[in-house]
Amino acid sequence: MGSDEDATASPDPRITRRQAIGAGTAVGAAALATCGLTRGAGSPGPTAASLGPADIVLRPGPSTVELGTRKAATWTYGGALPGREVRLQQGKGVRIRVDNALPEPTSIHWHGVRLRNPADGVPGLTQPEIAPGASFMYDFTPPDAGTFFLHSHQGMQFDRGLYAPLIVEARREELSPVAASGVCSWPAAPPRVRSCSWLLPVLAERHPGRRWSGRRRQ
Ligand SMILES: [Cu+2]
Repeated sequence: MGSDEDATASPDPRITRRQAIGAGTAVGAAALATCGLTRGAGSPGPTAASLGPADIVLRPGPSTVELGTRKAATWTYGGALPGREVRLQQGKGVRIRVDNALPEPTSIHWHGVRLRNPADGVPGLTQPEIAPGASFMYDFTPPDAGTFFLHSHQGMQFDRGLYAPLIVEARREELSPVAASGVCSWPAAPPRVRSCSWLLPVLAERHPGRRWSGRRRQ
């Protein structure tokens, strides 16, 4: 910075709270600009083609929806209100591309999902806003199974209809002691469980290459 002021000096008491907030905002804006999270006019951002393949594509854009006997012009994901559910797999990475067909910038927040910060969907803080006609790739791995939802994180877009269910399906865990032996016994079962024949169809479906037989618990 080239300043010869003592950086450890206490703040000037003549600086008002308003000035301090203004200075902080300016520093924050400068930091965001440095990080590339703001865009100047004339640079709309990446296109769908430049972002590579995606597992899921969401297209926020103008739509007409039926509300009982009335039709309303609003904004949706892919024409549905709420948007079609998005299903992810617990622990499996996913690439979700957003192609913005709205007349204004947008972004998507994955409500309740623990994920890496650059995918959190807060424009100007964790990512640049997605300009009209531009695209953005969200790339994350959901660590928890459950029922969540996704929504726009920009202005009143959520209220117009830009939201959709988000299901993270539970990881299918190996039934290791059972699968290894090819014999259905269930070491952790309570004593009153004498037979595990109920499990055979499940095992046959998950491990179709193996033969399964039931065995009474000793
Ligand atoms: Cu939210």
